[in-house]
Amino acid sequence: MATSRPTRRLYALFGLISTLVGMGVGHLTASLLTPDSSPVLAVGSGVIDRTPVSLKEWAIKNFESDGFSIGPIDFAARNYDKIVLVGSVFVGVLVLALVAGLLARRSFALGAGLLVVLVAVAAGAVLTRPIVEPLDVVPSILTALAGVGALWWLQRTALGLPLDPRARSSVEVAKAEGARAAAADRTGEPTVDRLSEGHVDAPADADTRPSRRGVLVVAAVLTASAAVLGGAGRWIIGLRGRPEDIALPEPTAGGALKPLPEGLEARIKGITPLQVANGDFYRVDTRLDTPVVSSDDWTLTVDGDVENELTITFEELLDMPMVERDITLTCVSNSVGGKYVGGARWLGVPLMDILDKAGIGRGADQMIATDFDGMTIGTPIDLLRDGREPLLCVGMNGEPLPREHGFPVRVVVPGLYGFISATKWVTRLTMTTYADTESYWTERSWDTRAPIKPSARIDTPRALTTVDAGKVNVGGVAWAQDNGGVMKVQVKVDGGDWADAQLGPDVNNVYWRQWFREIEVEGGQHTISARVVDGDGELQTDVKAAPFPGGSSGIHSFFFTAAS
Ligand SMILES: Nc1nc2c(c(=O)[nH]1)N[C@H]1C(S)=C(S)[C@@H](COP(=O)(O)O)O[C@H]1N2
Ligand SMILES: [Mo]
Repeated sequence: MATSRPTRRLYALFGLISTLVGMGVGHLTASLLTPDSSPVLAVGSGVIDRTPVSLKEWAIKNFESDGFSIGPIDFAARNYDKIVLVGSVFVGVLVLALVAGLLARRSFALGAGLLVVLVAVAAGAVLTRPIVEPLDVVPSILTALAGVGALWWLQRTALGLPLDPRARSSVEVAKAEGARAAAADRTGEPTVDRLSEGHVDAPADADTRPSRRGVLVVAAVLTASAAVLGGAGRWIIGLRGRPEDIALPEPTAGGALKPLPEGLEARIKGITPLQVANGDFYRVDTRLDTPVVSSDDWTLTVDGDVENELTITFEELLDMPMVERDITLTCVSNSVGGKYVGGARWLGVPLMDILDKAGIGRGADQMIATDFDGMTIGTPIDLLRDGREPLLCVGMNGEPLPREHGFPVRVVVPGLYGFISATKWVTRLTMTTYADTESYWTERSWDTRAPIKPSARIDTPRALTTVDAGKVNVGGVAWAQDNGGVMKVQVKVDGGDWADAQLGPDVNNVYWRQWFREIEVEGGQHTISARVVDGDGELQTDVKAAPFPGGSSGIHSFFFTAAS
């Protein structure tokens, strides 16, 4: 009396459920240890690290967005590219999970083997991060055990077999019970209740056929557990990531700034605010999660080619002279007209104060900044020294750095793209040479010397939208942090001449400048363009360049429609 073999579809589902259970268990365990040891996060980050520049650029360009939400999850104007990259990998993993289920139908060992291989790849991603601790392997191991265990449970239930392979199957048990009952019948012994229910006499398969309901119950229990475990992991990671309540020091005498003047956003609808709120500030980094670095544990070490290696604590840093500076950060991945740029007020210690204390060796030409997780960013030392005033920041717009933006300490260097300067969660500054040391992005062939290119962005009207014909305010922001600031912004409508825009408040040369110009348009389609003239009177280039390898260039220009 053969038990009917569950269908392929059911087995594919088993593979999927087992994989989700494994992920849930691994993620929850990692949330209790270090989130970075989560196989799920590690695979995601591994993919980001290994994605070819061209694909990443394509993703960044095509999946840039103002922010949107899916159900309860908000996606701000950031990380959307990552969601697409990682989402595709996730789908790939789930397809492999289905395959593992199908394989298990042929042989349990095969299906379980594929699950283990999948986890091994994830473990590889966990263990090849720059900084690894022995315990980091635990979530991967538990992922594999939970995944294989779930698959086993599902399969055994579906086949009506006991979970313990040494135990007799329910088929055998039933047979034996049947035999015993029959014997009891003959001897007139009192029989077990089951007999009176007719179990023994019923066709054998009614008793021993795997219960469909049993399978569904196990599947439902496991799926729910996967969701609960994964959700608990997320929740714990979130709890651990709550902002720390630290008191920011006041800027030292002479280091404080007056409040910013009112920006053009108060008058011209659609222009980016002069100062971008922390919650709206663009975020670009290689991470999927939000790193949680505690200020108590934080230290900064200055080493490499220095006269005196030194290490300071967060408290010691807060006791050093603090200055406030308005600086506009820009990402090298920003395409012309893109969103990866933002102005904020930073509070920090002048970086050269610390480097001078350590005494940079004569031979050093590169500062390698390392973050808490071993990610590295290299900055040319001559550019740190040319008077641009790099900062080791602890505050952003009057608040401690948000975790997304580098809590407790990050570097900010005016005029240089973030990928060669603005190290978040920084813990080490090593004086070295370009000949000796590579950093994360230069290993991926991005430039080593990358001053921010001057650019103007049109914020309003928005590309491809329709506005009322007649008077239209064209406005936006422009920047030239490494070129003496913004002297002029010019606007061109259709085939007309370039005309000067009115400029917003002049904050400083390393800050962006808002601008607008009122134009008059008839109904129909129009092209608008904007360009910037830098502090040296130099007109920005109109030569188009992609972000890779040293920043985009060209003129921001697009269509809009005026309706009459
Ligand atoms: N540790 C770390 N710091 C980092 C990065 C990163 O991936 N890891 N990305 C850099 C890049 S490319 C940019 S543009 C800026 C962005 O800073 P923001 O996210 O605060 O806007 O951070 C820089 N600092
Ligand atoms: Mo960047």
